[in-house]
Amino acid sequence: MKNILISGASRGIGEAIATNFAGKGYNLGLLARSKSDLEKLNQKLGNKHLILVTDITKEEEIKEASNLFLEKFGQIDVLVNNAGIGLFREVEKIDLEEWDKLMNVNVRGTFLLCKELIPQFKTQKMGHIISIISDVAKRTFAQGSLYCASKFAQDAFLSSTRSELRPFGVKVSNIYPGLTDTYFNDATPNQPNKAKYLKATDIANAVDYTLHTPANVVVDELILHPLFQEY
Ligand code: NJP
Repeated sequence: MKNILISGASRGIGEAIATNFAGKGYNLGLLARSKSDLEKLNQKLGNKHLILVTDITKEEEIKEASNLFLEKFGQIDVLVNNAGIGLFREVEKIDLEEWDKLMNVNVRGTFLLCKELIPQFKTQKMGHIISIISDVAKRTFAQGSLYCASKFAQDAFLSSTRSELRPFGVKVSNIYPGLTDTYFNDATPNQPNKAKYLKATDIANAVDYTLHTPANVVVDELILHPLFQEY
């Protein structure tokens, strides 16, 4: 398991996952829209990795990123579906454009990345898809209708995918974090009121654990919460 593509690698949880895996000598494809953030991260990680400036809602950009990754590394061992956005508002205050944009990133983007790379995983008869979903794929709350709907859909899509890929020896693991201190939903990290949130590194450690189980073991689902947060 050497070659890992991480979506949403430019900051937050994706950056922490990339930093953790870079420290272990893996080859990384760092995928996000912000070229400057990806370049900054790559520099921090020793300029050894492949920057993939990609909007995951755009099929042609995903195809190009996938081709660049496979040309450089020869095969894909791990896909980390991490890119995602949030919006929390009463139903009647959500614009159609906002609905489409969020669904396109959280659901269609995950679908497009999987659709592009699954044939490769099936041919190799090995690999691992690890996705950062959300604990709200399993519960709902007021003003969370759009975000929860997207995470329920992403979860259902990936769980069905797990059943399709199991016979090919390809693992599919879904990780469900609770409140995590990142840039999510335009937040500023490291504020005193978020001191008890999960850290991005907590999720990176969970991804690391998930990847390093023995060959005969798959982590289907892993839920993480900060101790103070009710499920
Ligand atoms: O958020 P943030 P997190 N195409 O904003 C990228 C879930 N989660 O790390 O494109 C490609 O710091 C964006 O890069 P850029 C959450 O739903 C979080 O917290 O350059 N990439 C950036 O790298 C999400 O699935 C919490 O703007 C796109 C990254 O996504 C995952 O955790 C709780 C993109 C977002 O970094 C990581 O979020 C929970 C696009 N179209 C679940 N749009 C939490 N933080 O509390 C965005 O339950 N990105």
